Amino acid sequence: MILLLVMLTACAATPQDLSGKMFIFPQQTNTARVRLTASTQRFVAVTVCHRSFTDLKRDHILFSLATPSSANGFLIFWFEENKGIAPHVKNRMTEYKGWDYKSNMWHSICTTWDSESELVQLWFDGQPSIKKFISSGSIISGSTIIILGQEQDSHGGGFDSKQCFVGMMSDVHMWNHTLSPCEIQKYMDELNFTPGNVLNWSALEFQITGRVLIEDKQKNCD
Ligand SMILES: *[C@@H]1O[C@H](CO)[C@@H](O)[C@H](O)[C@H]1NC(C)=O
Ligand SMILES: *[C@@H]1O[C@H](CO)[C@@H](O)[C@H](O)[C@H]1NC(C)=O
Ligand SMILES: [Ca+2]
Repeated sequence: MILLLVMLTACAATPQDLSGKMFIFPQQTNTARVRLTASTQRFVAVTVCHRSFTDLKRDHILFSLATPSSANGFLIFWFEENKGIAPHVKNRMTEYKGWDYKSNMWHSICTTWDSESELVQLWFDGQPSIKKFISSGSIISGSTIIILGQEQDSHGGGFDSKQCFVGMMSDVHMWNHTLSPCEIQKYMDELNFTPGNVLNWSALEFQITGRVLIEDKQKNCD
């Protein structure tokens, strides 16, 4: 039954509304992943937001976008040693250290970047970081491959099970502009916000490879 569901999902080419749902990555592999289809391949600026729930105590990937020229085209990575979230843009990176990324609860992370100022900023559970310079140069362009669950060391491949994501992910959105702090706050608080115009969780085109499942997000009973 579950296998059938996975197969049906894997074949679906039309966008699906994943509101109230989550992807489950239930085991450490170097194969299980979700490939997301973006509505555009040219980014003057980027905002990516997602929620994750894990008990990993090691480095892991949160969001991996590769182009032919940059495996780390736009990448969000967790470094366990420094409790650091590291945005990468066009193979350059910066690290924000010391976040309280507790196990077994949802965390909301948004990252913004624009090619004009070359500044990145991230929000972690509602709290903004400082803005930092990444020497990223020009816009992100070229054939884009976006993957959840695995980190791309090459365009669409080069996965390492020691960097894979194990846990749940939900509410993945991407925009080709930077969101205002108010819009980000609305996302963080799970209020009404304008969905991503590049990746829209309410109309997501994706393809599952390996053991990744879709289930309703647990809600607290009140
Ligand atoms: C953002 O993407 C949309 C289509 O998805 C496009 O119409 C718009 O021009 C893009 N904006 C920028 C700033 O690239
Ligand atoms: C996101 O998807 C929902 C559901 O299909 C749709 O109503 C909404 O207009 C979409 N938003 C954007 C920005 O594409
Ligand atoms: Ca890697």
